[in-house]
Amino acid sequence: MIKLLDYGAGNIRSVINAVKQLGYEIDVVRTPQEILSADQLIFPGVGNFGVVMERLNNNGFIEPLLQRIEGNKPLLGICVALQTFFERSEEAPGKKGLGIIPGMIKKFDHKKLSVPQIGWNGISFHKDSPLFSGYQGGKFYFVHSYYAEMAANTSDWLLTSTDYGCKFVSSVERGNIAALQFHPEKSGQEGLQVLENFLTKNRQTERIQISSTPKKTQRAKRVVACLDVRSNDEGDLVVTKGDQYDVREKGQVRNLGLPVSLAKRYYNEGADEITFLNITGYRDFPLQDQPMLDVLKKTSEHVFVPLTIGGGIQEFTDSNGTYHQALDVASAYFRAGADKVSLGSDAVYIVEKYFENQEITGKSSIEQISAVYGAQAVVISVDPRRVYVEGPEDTQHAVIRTEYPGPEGEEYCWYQCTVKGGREGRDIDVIQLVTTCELLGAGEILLNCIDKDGTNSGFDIELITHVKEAVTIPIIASSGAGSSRHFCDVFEKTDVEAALAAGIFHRREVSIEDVKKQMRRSLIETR
Ligand code: 1PR
Repeated sequence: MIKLLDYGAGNIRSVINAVKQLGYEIDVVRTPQEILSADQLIFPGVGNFGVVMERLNNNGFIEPLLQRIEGNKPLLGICVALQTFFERSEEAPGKKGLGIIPGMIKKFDHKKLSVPQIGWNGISFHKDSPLFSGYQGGKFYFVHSYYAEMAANTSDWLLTSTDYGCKFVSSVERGNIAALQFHPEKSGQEGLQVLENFLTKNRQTERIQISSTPKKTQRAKRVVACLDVRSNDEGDLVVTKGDQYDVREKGQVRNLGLPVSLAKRYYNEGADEITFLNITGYRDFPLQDQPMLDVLKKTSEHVFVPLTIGGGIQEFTDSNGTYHQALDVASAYFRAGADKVSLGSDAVYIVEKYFENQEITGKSSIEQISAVYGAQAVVISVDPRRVYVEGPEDTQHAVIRTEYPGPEGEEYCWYQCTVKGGREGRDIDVIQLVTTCELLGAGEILLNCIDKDGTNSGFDIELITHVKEAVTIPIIASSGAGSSRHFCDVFEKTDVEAALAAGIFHRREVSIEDVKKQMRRSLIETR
C-alpha cells in the first residue's frame, strides 16, 4: 500500500516509474481517506507553493496530511512538499503552509549565482538517518528558486544542508516523516537508493560519518545530451542531426538512432540531463498524433535524470476547430514524463508582441506555464545566427566586437533570433529575447548557435558571454562541441551552468564519460 499524492501539478510519472523500477507497486491517492490509510505515502512536489497549497486545500487533503504527520505514519515529501511543511513562503505570501515546522521559505537572492538553482549539488549531514543508508557521497538533482532557511527552530527536523550562495535545509526528518528538497526520482542511482530506503520497511540503520562542522557542498556543471527528433522520409521517428540545422544528407533525413534507446544509452553513460527537441514540432501539432508523448513515456520508465522536451509548444487550432492553449501541450508533456518544456519559435513571437505593445498580459505561454509549473519548468531554446556589421552604429541591435570577423572583414556582429528551426530570421536580437523571456517568467536558456551547430569547432564563447551577462537565470551552452576539451573551455571561460552536445555523442566520437573525465582532470566539478 504505497501511495502517491496527486494534486494535479507537474510530473508525477517520474516518481511512479522510479518506485516501479525498484520493484514496488504504487497507486495514486484519490480520496482524503486514502492519505490516512496508506502504509507509505509519497508527497511529490512540483510547481508554485501557492498553487500546491490551493490544490491540497481544494481536494480536502490538508487535514488528513496533518493527521498523518501527527500520527507519525511514513511520509516522504519531495521538493515543494518540503517547503509546504513550513508556515509560509515568499513565493505566495498570502497562502499558509502546513506549518509543521516554524519559519518562512525564502527566495534565493544572489548577485553571482543563477536563480533558480537547477542542477546537481551535494548534501552535508546534521544527524544519522537510515534514509541515506548506502550513501556513497554523490550529488542529487535540485531545481528550485526558494529554500528553507537554516534556523535554530528547524534543528529538531534538520537532516542535511546544502550550499547555494547560502546554506539551506536540503532534507528534514523526524520519526517516520521526511522531506527532501532535491528530487530522488531524478537523481540517478543515488536518488533511487534513497527512495528504496524509504520504501524498505525493515530499514538497516547504517551510521553515516558526520563531521562536526558540516562541510560546504559543491555543485556540479551539467553535461546534457540532446536528441533532435523528427520523422524521416519513411515516417519513422528518428534522432537526426544537422550541419547548421540542415539535417539532410544526399536528400535524406540523417538517421542516427532511435530516441528511446539513445536516451537510455546516455543515461547509463552518465548524462546529467536529456533533452528531446521535436524539430518539426512547429508544423506538426504535437497533440495531433502522439509519437513524442510515447517517446517521453517510454524514456521516463528507464531514465532517472531530468528530461526536457521542446518543439511545437504553442497555441493551436486543430482541424476540428478545437483550440488548444500552449499550456495544454505543456501539460500533456509533463504528464508523459517531462520535467521541463522548451519553447523556441513561440518565445520569439511572444517577445515581438511584447515590444509592439510594451505590456505584460499574463497570457503568453511563458507566463501561463511558469505560473502553473514554476519558472524552472520553462526553458527558452534560442536559435540565433550572426549578422555582421561594420560598426555598432549600423544596427539598433545589441552588438559585440568579435575576434572572428565576417566575410567582408566586419568586426562587429549581432545575433538574430530565428523561428521554425532557423528557417526564418526575425527582427529581434538574442539579448532582447532572453531578457524579455526572463522577465515573463522563463527559468532557463538553452542557447544554440546556428553558425556553430554541427561544426565540431567548439562553442561560441562570445555569444555565451554576451548572453550570460544579460540574464540571471541558468544557461545551457549548445552547438559546436567537437571534443571533451570544448566542454572544459566553455566552463573555464564562461559561467554557464551546463553544456550540451548532440553530434559527437550520437556518432560515438566522444562519450559522456570522456567528457566527465576531462572535466575532472581540469578540476571542474562533475556529478
Ligand atoms: O520552434 O518551439 O517548435 O522548437 C523547435 C526546436 O527544435 C527548437 O528548440 C530548435 O532549436 C530545434 N530545431 C529546429 N530545427 C532544428 C534543426 O536542426 N534543423 N535543432 C532544430 C536544433 C540545435 C541543438 C543541437 C545543438 C548541438 N538543434 O539542439 O542539438 O546545436 O549540436 P552539436 O553538438 O552537434 O553541434 P519550436
